[in-house]
Amino acid sequence: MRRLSLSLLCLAAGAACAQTDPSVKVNGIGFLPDAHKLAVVPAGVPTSAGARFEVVEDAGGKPVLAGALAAPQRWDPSGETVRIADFSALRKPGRYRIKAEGAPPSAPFTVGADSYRALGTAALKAFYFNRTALALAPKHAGAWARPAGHPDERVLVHASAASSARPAGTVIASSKGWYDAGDYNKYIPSSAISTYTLLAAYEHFPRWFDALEANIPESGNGVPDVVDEAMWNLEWMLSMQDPADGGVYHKLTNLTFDAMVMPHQAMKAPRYVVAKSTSAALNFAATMAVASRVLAPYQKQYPGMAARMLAAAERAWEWAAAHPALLFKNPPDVVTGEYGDARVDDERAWAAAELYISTGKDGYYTALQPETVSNTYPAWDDVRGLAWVSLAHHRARLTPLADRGLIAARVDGLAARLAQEWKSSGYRVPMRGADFVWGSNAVMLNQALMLVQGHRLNGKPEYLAAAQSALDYVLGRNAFGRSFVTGFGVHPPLHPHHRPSQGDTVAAPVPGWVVGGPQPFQQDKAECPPYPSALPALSWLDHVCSYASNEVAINWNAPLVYLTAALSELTPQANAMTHTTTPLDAVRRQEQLLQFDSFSNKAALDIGLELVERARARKAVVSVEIARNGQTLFAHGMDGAPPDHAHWIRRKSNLVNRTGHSSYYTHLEVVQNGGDYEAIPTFDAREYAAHGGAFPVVVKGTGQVGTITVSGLPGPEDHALVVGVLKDYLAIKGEL
Ligand code: G3I
Ligand code: 9MR
Repeated sequence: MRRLSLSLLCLAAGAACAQTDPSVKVNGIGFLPDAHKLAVVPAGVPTSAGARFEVVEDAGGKPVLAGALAAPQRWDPSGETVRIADFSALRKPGRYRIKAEGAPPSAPFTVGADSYRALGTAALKAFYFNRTALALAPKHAGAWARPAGHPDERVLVHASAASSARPAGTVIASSKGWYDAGDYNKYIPSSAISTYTLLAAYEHFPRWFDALEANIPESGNGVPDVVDEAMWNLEWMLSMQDPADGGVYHKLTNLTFDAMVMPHQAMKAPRYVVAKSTSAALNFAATMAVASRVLAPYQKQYPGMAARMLAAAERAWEWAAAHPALLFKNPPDVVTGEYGDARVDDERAWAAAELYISTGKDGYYTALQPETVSNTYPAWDDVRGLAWVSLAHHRARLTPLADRGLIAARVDGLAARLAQEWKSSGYRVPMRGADFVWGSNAVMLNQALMLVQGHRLNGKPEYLAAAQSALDYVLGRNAFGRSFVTGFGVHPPLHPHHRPSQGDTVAAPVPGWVVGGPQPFQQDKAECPPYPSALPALSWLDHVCSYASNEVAINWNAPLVYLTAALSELTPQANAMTHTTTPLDAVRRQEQLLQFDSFSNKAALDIGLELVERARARKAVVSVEIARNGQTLFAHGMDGAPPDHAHWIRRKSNLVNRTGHSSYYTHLEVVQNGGDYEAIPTFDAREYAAHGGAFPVVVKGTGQVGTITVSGLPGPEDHALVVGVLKDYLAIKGEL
């Protein structure tokens, strides 16, 4: 079999022959200048040993770079033998193609500083396009404007969800939210991971999203668009919790799937909330716990929301503790998506981790049983990886109980395995053949998301390179040589299984959606023309019939939003983008630069004395405290310092230990978003103060180990005093 050509393989599989793209295959959107850059060259034609490739300018064909192709290697998922062209050395912005002997040249692609801005914006905008209960206005939706669908103000309680307070047939309101996918239903499991991934993207890359303008109705309200978009779904999710007991309905759907018509044409069938489940409660608890952190600064726009979410999360957690194994199964009269899940230990771990991070309560860490939780790339039915993503991101501000070594080992362990797969794969992608399941493109993107976590933890360039490769695959370096994202790149999908794209009068599908992608199980084959091949990476049909390979889904798009942000922010020198610098940006930069290689008791003494000296020089009276891992290493109140300085120091340093940021950062963040820094929801004002003056002591590679706090001057000046001393102590050059 191995020697058969691809066409014979296709015949053997009894299907029409696959058109693997014979040309050089490349990410057809492009790259940031310093990104790792690979192309795939088919090796089906005889090529001499040491064959070479050339990068040429698209306009005029001038060669700009040449190199040797790697040795031919087989890629089992597509049955191809290919050679890799590594053109990472091409850094000059421009538009290019790649040529290699015996193959048509690649599609054109660009090298540029902001390569993923438009794609990332569209991937987020796709969520807006799937909003229920809202008319999409032309000024936001352009050609894809449409009347509102499914207000869900009058939803029935299904018999499977009946309770004494809400017997079967009770009418409840459960409005807003996104349509799940190509269908018009709403499901908690896929909603949870999708919403989380958007919120995590914001937590990890705030600067990217502060500058990302998606032109949605809420744009300009002082909240980043990504957070506003997430809120549309979070508000729906909140309505899925039964106020009587804290349990959460698994889904809100029709009894059967709708026809392929527009949302407003599909509103006749009654809609139901269907059975509560353990999975739904835990997914809900995790997502609300995260959301409470992200929403905390936006008190003005979403009053009381953060506190409400955290309370809702804890109630759902308690419900799940009382109902630990209520696994969801579709009742006999309901045939919509099941999102059934035989195991909920991963959902439990994820919820415990998020509640621990958001509340600081050690009981949740204990409930997580971290040593029993392995790490995997996330999917709707396996969310344990999300626990590690969040623990790793927040590791500097966890309570002493947290095992930071374990967190780092889990994150790095998975990234190392995926990077190994990437290195040994013919196509240089992290996915193996067995990973090609329903939604394979999102498997690829979620593997990249985990590689990014490894890179964020320890800066290994190969993890970022492997993540880049995963995006390359989705954007054209795949067996079809086509983009899998509607409206973007080379020959993108034209016929996604997406009811609004099919039901409208616009020829082009709604843009910004990644389709599910190839997978060999072909569950829809009875309803479709023959697939081109039985092979995993070739089992794809750009046909509206193909819900098993060409549907779109919120939980597949969310990692695309994440990855476009991550690669833009993490690729070296990509940061030269034109951002307007806000005071918040400036403080963020201070926090990034003012970090230590190690932090000794002597360092604390020297810094403490210098702070006192500089205060004395300007005739100020301050108190200073420096602590490391809960131990006070330096404390001094200057002559005349009032006792309440100690109270300020305690509250300001508490804030730093909770947020990982300087207290001035939180102050600015709240002010910038129109909030009241004296009354931040979820922060008890007796324990926390969002006034400048406390700064995190961060040891590179370890995270936050302590605080340096000054009290006595106005907040911005306390902060500036600490920054000035640290800058000189660490010998940081330039403006800060
Ligand atoms: O992981 C197993 C693999 O080990 C096994 O070898 C293989 C063969 O049976 O199956 C793999 O599991 C598949 C699973 O997806 C992987 O996530 C199941 O067969 C497959 O049936 C399942 O498909 C799910 C599909 O709904 C059907 O239930 C998708 O995950 C899920 O994303 C999809 O979600 C649908 C909603 O139900 C309805 N709305 C649209 C949405 C997207 O298509
Ligand atoms: O359109 C439905 C899609 O959203 C689901 O992912 C898929 C699997 O549950 O089912 C689709 O609906 C199809 C149904 O399962 C079988 N008959 C054809 C339907 C599509 O038109």
